[in-house]
Amino acid sequence: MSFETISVVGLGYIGLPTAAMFASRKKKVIGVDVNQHAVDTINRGEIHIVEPDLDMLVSAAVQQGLLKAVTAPEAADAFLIAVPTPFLPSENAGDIPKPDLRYIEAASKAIAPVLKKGDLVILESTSPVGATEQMAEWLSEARSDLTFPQTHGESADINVAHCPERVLPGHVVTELVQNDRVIGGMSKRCSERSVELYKTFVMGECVITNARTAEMAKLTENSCRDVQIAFANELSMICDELDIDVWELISLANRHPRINILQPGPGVGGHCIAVDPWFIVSKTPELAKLIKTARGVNDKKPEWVIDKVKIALAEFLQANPTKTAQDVTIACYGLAFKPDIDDLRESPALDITKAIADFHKGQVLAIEPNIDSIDRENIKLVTIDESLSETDIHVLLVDHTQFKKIKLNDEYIIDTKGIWK
Ligand code: SAJ
Repeated sequence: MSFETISVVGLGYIGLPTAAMFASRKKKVIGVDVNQHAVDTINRGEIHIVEPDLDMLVSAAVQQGLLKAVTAPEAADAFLIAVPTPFLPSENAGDIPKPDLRYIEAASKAIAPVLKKGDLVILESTSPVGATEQMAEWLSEARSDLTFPQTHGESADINVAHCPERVLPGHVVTELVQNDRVIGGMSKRCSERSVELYKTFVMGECVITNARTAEMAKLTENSCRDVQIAFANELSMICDELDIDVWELISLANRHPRINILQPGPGVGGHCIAVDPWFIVSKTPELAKLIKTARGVNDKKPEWVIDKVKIALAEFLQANPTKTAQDVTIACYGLAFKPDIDDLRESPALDITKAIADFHKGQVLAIEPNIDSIDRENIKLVTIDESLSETDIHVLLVDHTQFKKIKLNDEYIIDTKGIWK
């Protein structure tokens, strides 16, 4: 049976581009989201998130009547679940964060009443191992009149698979089409039907495995990057202690044909790399020692940067004995969680800037070319030129393209990205 109507549950950074992509291939798409504002915005042909080229896709899809957004699920031939999977706040300091599957549970219970024999349900959200089986269980509990792959395998009424999203924010529209896709069906038929669905727009290879391996593959990709960034961040602190330029060191080491060290920074931000490794650690805490340690190294890096700013401030005051801390202006360059985007969520740069504004008695400036305002009274958003004329201590936190052209002769510089050497 082919897929005429496709429902995407969760219209965020992954769900909305995916919905728009199916619509661009002339499929009828029903997007579901609990956020009324998102639903209204999409139905006007506009978008509520920032992602290059997505506005054109959504506008065309809505105008052609191929994409509509609703708050309650309607019948469809395939359901893709792309809801957040955050972790639960730790009760005690040092506890391993546990995944929070409440959004997947809510989405499963919401679509269950409209499921019909022959439907395909795909979990796209990054999930701990076992989440797809758990989702199938929630669906089966809600619909005892239908059969599911955990009990009926190839002959189940409903097919279920995990096909993790792997696109890079800022490049979602291209990567959705071009990246290879890992397809983890709960049975062979579940996988084959998922491949058929994704081939509507995916030009990359759709590689079949089982649901648990697909879940672990996604977690492994992001944990691998986290461990590699932790290595670079640890090197940056060791080199600082030993008076070695870490950027030069890494570029020298990377000349070895089998070495490719990533870049240090102020810490790891975003909603994926700083979260997903915990899904492995919480399942196998005794075994995932390296992954846990890497998380610790990356999470501590912002504190190290804040200490560097405190040391620079003390040195500045010692060199300028007529001044007090109130007379000193500190500028933080970049607030986003990575270069050339406007996304401030889970951003170490923003956390560091706020922490500096909280301890420092003088002026704190922020330069973030990708936003128009900041809702903090003790942080003043300024342009690069304004900052250059007023600042005593410069703190580079994000390597936005605009900052690479800045030439500083000042003495007090903390450059966490190595672009002002
Ligand atoms: N970062 C460094 N040094 C580096 C590279 C990155 O400090 O050398 C920092 C960035 O500044 C940022 C954080 O790491 O704070 C994460 O940025 P990122 O560009 O590595 O990744 P994300 O979070 O934007 O997207 C990742 C991608 N995963 C991988 O590259 C393995 C993407 O493909 C996933 O789809 C996405 O997570 C996701 O949704 O899981």
